[in-house]
Amino acid sequence: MIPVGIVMGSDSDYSVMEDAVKTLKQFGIPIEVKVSSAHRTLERTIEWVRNFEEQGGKVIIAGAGLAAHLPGVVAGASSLPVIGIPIRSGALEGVDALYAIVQMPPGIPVATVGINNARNAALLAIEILAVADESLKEAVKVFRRKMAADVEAKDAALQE
Ligand code: RP5
Repeated sequence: MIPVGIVMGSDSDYSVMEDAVKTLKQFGIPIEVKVSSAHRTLERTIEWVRNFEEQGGKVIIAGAGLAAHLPGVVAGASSLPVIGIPIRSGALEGVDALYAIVQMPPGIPVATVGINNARNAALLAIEILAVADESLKEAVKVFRRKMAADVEAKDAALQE
């Protein structure tokens, strides 16, 4: 069983989505990565989502730019938690994608992170999995402690 699926609307999104791939790998979480569009390959996208859920997948991260309908389509096609990443591109630089992803109709939520913030999407997916996984919860706590220690070390360096 692969717990986290990462889907993006185009291979041009990969340079941003790579942060999610790297973060999940850093925590040792198996992932399935897919390029599939809500517009160009709608039926293929829905088929992949349903198959991923049937195989026991737990969380899906979906990234798209422009009229970013992919996270919403993924959320509509499954009952898994979906995390949406607006990708910065085009004349509106990701604000269009942000609005498209965050403004889901009542009943079909998508947890939306900031524009291009694939790292936070991965961390949120990890925290969702950690609810039922004590060792992963501990790994998140270690990660947080290291982040805090880094801030303190930088502050200490400024005081010198
Ligand atoms: C969206 O259109 C994709 O998610 C991508 O961000 C954007 C542009 O796609 P390409 O024309 O680069 O394939 O559907």
